[in-house]
Amino acid sequence: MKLEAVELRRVALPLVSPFRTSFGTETTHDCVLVHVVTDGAEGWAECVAMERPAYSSEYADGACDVLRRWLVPAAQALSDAGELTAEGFAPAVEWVKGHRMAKAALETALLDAQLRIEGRSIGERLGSVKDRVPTGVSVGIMDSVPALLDAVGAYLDAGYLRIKLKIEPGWDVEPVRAVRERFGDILLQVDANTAYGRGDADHLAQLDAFDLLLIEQPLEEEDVPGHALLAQRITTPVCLDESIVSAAAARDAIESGACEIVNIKPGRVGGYLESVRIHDVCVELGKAVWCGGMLETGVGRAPNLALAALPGFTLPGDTSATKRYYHQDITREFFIEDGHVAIPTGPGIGVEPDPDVLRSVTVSSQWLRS
Ligand code: NPG
Repeated sequence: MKLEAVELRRVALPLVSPFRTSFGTETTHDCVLVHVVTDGAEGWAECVAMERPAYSSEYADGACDVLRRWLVPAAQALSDAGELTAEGFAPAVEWVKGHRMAKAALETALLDAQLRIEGRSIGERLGSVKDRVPTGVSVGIMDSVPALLDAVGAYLDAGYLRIKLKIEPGWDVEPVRAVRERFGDILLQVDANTAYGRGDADHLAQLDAFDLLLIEQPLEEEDVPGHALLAQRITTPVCLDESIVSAAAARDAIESGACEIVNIKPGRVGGYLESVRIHDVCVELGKAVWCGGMLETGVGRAPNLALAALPGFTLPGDTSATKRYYHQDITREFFIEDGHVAIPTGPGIGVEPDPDVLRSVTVSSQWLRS
């Protein structure tokens, strides 16, 4: 594959409703799309780095900078040497510390182009074994418990099979109790996005009464040992998100007793190829995985759905239908039917941005040409 040009396109899509977490409130989804042009096909990917470095240390302007300075030139050098493949990209940029979201985006765009040239879908490449995946939905922090109950009720009516509640100190035991009491025996889990400290173990143990599937990332990203200590104090299974940045990190966390379950987000771990390696580690160690989400447009959601169709993904993911996020997405719509979303089957990631919609949500575009 020869690389001819790379476009970094900033887009902003209004969300159907504000999404509040312990790290802030999103009303629009701002992200960077990476668009590669090769001699055989074009490829697209979404970089999940947010405007502000509040979920992780990466942020959109930083991702664009590292792409421009180091990652795109590295792909260009592989291309000039006649050695550009999606698989060869990560080893060529291993020397770049961190920046996994930026790396994931360029690798995925290259993979999309490469698979389109081969006429294969990303599901086929990654090892998907299903044509649809059971889906959950993530419900943000609300102003009141009645508002939360209305939101959860509407998602259950829409067919979502699992509810995830965002929690933070001051919004945890009572909302969880209210949802459990109102909706009975639903699949229910919580996500703290690092909002608690080691001293909160007794408080978090109150959630044990509600038979949750899991509690996701209660403590700081770096505090894997703290999660191992917490896991001994609560019966709700601990799931890690932010802390799991690689297959090696997943193995270490599981072997140290820090988690029972892993949330895999391809952007957070450097791409889909590393995501498959994390999946494989978890299957080997007998731990369940599920696919997280970061409010992605269809460009990011399509490959997430394909990943969620691997055999080890035994829990419903944050792989909701388009309507949960956007009135108008930049790709074709994804629907929930019977609690499931179909995985795309066309070549590459299986979707393309609609040029008119894309234009209408574009904030800026920069072309990097060889
Ligand atoms: O359905 O895409 C989705 C959103 C799921 O809650 C969700 N994502 O911490 O997992 C998270 C959270 C998130 C959203 C993280 C946006 C970072 C950015």
